[in-house]
Amino acid sequence: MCMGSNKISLGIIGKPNSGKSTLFNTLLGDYISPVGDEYGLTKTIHKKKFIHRNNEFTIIDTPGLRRKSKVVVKEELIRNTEVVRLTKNVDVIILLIDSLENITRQDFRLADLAISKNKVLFFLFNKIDLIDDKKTYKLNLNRYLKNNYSKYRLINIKFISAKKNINIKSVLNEIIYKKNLLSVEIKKQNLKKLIIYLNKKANFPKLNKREIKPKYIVQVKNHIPKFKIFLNINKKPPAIFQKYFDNAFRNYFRLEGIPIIYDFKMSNNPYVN
Ligand SMILES: Nc1nc2c(ncn2[C@@H]2O[C@H](COP(=O)(O)OP(=O)(O)OP(=O)(O)O)[C@@H](O)[C@H]2O)c(=O)[nH]1
Ligand SMILES: [Mg+2]
Repeated sequence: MCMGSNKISLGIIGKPNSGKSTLFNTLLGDYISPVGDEYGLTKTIHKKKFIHRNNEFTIIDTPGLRRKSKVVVKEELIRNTEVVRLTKNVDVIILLIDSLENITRQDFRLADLAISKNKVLFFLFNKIDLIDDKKTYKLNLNRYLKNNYSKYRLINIKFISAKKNINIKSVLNEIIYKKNLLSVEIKKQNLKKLIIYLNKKANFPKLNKREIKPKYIVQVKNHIPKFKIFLNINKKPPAIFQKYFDNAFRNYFRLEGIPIIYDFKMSNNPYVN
């Protein structure tokens, strides 16, 4: 994998008061974006660069996002639209969540947005310094997300304190790792091995009483990992198969917390095209 100097753009989003501007300032080691208890303090997008381990990060602090029904002034709606637009143009999205608050539907909505745009997504639980029993808190939260969020395998979960500078370096290192993982190239022979392994294991979801089976996989050149999967059926596979395949694929190649695009092809002949 190519290390060297790497460019990573990083957007910090989340509800008001979760600590986005604090994190932004901590990463920069400078007080640039005003911080405070006032709800909805940040009103403009702040963008700055810094270097960490030879990687050039561009970080973006954004105004807090609330549910639409809670927004009363037009300016806030315009700001929300700007934030949503901005999320399209970054590599990595940090969804910042206040550890003292419950994770909300709004948080999941923002996460879904990032995932739909194929971003590397981090759920960062901030203000961990205010939690007494950190170990139990982390365990419970991981378990909660695993059981309640269907896209659990696509996200990265970390616990930090932006204010007290806890776990920030480890998050940056993890971000670098996941960004590099986007350019993973899987050898043809390993894709073949996966097919053999999966076909032995069997127990695939069925379509019209027939097991749907992958016959051949090829990686497609792309900025994020993308694969064409040839199947033994002539229809688009049902969602349950796609989910099953995704799980198997991620397990086999240890690809968690990054987007992967699967292009399911219906063909009886794996060597077509
Ligand atoms: N204890 C603790 N307080 C924090 C931490 N991070 C931020 N805060 C506090 O939380 C409050 C809100 O922080 P901000 O950084 O302004 O939050 P924000 O997400 O930028 O808020 P908006 O700009 O309104 O969306 C401030 O009082 C911060 O000092 C943390 O890690 N621990
Ligand atoms: Mg702010």
